[in-house]
Amino acid sequence: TIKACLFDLDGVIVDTAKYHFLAWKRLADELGINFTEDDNEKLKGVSRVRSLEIILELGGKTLSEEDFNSFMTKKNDWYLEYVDQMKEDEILPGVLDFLKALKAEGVKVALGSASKNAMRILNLLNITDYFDAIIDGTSVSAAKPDPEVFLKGAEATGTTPAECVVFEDAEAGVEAAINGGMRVVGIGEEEALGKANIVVPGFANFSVEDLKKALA
Ligand code: G16
Ligand code: MG
Repeated sequence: TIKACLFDLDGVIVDTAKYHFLAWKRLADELGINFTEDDNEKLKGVSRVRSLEIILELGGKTLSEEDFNSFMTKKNDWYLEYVDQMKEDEILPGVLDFLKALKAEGVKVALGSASKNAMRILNLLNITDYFDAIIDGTSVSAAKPDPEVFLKGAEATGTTPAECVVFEDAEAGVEAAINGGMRVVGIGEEEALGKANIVVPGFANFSVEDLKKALA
């Protein structure tokens, strides 16, 4: 049985990855580090601190703690400039219907995101009320692939890991779900998310009925 669905945010509910990329790219340019969309794949699902560390590793650079923090703030300010222009129409296709169907069936819904901006984004998209629990970058200490974010989601929805299904677009997130003893639906391409129980391109042609059949 499925008693709770735990959703990643970036890349599952909304495509904020493109805004993260634009902001990191701008920062990398300022640091004189070459940063491509391919490199950006390594940042998906990863914390803000770890993201900047990865970019510095790419460029073979180091920063003082003070500069590191001010560059992170800068990136986030730029990111929020993009994000604050988002509207409900940026919710990825099929997501809203999927959330509504879960509500109708009494399945609990939780967010499991690494982002510290998750609440702001849910509010901008007007979907905060769909969530019975919100676990984000402000409430976890261990990053994906550690299962903490999803285990807290199970706890907050009064369910066990075996009763939960996680929806993830990042390899680290799929691993986090597996490490937590949960079933997981990969959102994206099979080759990167092969460890998931099933992989679908998105929610556009995927219903709650399809989910039940696929996991039965
Ligand atoms: C997201 C993104 C990551 C981002 C992280 C932290 O996680 O996938 O690329 O670095 O959040 O975000 P912020 O800088 O907003 O705190 P998720 O778990 O929602 O995919
Ligand atoms: Mg994601």
